[in-house]
Amino acid sequence: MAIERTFSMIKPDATRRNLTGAITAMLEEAGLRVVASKRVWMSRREAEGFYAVHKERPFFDELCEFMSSGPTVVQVLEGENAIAKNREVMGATNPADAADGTIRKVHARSIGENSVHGSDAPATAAQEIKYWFSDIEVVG
Ligand code: DAT
Ligand code: MG
Repeated sequence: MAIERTFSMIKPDATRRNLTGAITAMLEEAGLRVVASKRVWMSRREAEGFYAVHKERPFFDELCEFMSSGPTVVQVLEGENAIAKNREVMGATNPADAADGTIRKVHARSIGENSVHGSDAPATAAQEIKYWFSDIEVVG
């Protein structure tokens, strides 16, 4: 299996509850390595750009409002099969449906405020990493 990189965010509901370390530890325990990380308070416009793929969805406004409501930690994760592995450790979008032991099952409060983001495919991973990081900020 190839070494991949994926993009991850620790969302404002989690940074507000001081869960940056706890969530990062769960990612590391799953075998993912943090090769870039920074704390950003994104603007509404940055949130809209990042989530542009969802702009026709009914929850788009709520999502962008939430994502710009406080600090987020944006990260690049590296490891074998990193994209799928990160999705696995995150758990289902709705914490009520997430498997036991996943980040969303343990920490998320609702489908909207669900603690973490993770890229869903190689093309989106590349695009999302580029949205938040320059090449020299990613140190493998
Ligand atoms: P995921 O974050 O698991 O990839 P997604 O890409 O379908 O899920 O949606 C992006 C985010 O939008 C999700 O993490 C939380 C929010 N969201 C999705 N469905 C929602 C809904 N029905 N109501 C409110 N927010 C929702
Ligand atoms: Mg998604």
